[in-house]
Amino acid sequence: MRRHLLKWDGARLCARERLMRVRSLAKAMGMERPSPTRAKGLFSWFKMCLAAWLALLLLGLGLGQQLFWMGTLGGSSSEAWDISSDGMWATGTSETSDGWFHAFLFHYPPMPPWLWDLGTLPGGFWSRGWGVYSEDSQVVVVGEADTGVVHAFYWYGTMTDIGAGCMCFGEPWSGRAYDVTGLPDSIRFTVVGSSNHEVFNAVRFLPEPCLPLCCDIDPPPEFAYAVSRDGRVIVGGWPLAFIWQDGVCRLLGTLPGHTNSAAYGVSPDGSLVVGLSGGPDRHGFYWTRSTGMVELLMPDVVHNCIAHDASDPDPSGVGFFPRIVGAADLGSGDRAYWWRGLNRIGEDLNLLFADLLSDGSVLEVATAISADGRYIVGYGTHRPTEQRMGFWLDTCRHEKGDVNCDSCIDDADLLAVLFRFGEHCSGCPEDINRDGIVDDADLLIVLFNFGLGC
Ligand SMILES: [Ca+2]
Ligand SMILES: [Ca+2]
Ligand SMILES: [Ca+2]
Repeated sequence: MRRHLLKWDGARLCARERLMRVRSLAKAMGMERPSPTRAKGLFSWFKMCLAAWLALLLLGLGLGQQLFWMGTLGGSSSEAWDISSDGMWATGTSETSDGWFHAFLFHYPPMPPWLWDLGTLPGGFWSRGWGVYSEDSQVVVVGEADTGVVHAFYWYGTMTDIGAGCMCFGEPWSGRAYDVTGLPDSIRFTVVGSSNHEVFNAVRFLPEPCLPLCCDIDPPPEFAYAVSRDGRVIVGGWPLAFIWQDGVCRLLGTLPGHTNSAAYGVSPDGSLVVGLSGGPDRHGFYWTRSTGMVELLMPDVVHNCIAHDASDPDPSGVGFFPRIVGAADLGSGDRAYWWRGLNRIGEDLNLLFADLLSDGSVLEVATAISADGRYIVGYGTHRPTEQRMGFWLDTCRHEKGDVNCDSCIDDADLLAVLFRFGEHCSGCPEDINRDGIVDDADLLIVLFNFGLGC
């Protein structure tokens, strides 16, 4: 409420100040007591200013495309499952026009043909993309594909079969890759996933030789879902969540009263693990070495939720980081959620970004987040086509005055604009309307949106 009052007071103040400036300018030009013709001149001058201001505002809005529905490969659905650390690449799976499912690659800003079909392995009909990594404009995707049996693959310009992997005991029949770090020509190149032969084993496919993980645990965990940026931390689960670091395996346990768990994501720096703990209900958790497993909650505690991925902790020290993304089951269907700054109470992205969803579309599951916490991918219902569809979301509200890109417009943004007030700059974040100067137009944008997203 205080923020709303501030917003309105600020807007009123600025409108009045603006009017006074126009009046004092008119006075300086000798228009203090305008004759009818002069009055007409002043009026059109004011109209011109207003039009320019609106044009700049619209230009600012146009520059900030914040939610992008990815479309499909010709079929009726798509889902995005991973995003690169820099937030510019995503992968997932889409139905094709002939009814099969293919792995795709997506780049932001989108370029035709928006989704690239990564194809299949020789002799196969389908593929699924689960993990993506990029560095220096190079990009690699990993996933699973049909070859008669299921094999793990990596795509680096072409799709390469990396086989069925390896098992703690015996030879595997099939394999699936879920995450990747490093480029194929670097020593850091690491691909993790799962191998299967009657049972599943968590596995590191690459670097060679293939390594089944946590074979000293009985039963060994089944799936390795995520790997840290340096390749040294691998997490996964079922029947229990685990963290593997430099050859040492550790189980993370469950939340009280639960019987099983899985870790689906790890922050790129390897310090924050997130996932799902299940029993009579299912709840997302985060885990750090100092806190152990902590339950993630929602404003209404009766519902289930899940955590899929986490950003790096605290790049800016402002309290909104790290960010954990996932989904909550509200009884009426899934809704994409995030938890900010290790605040255990989640927030519905559909409410926070309601202005981007005016067509009735719903963000249902947030599956991955960039290292800096700014970009999110996932899937939901795209209302204009009534299709399940992958989305890419930029959570920075820059065009609404979010100078420091923490998705909340507050005093930090206001101060940033005030500190550079009057400065000419090109491309600086304080010049919100991008007209080359930090002035009252930028200040007004912050004040009009004060409190948004906080
Ligand atoms: Ca990843
Ligand atoms: Ca901000
Ligand atoms: Ca400006």
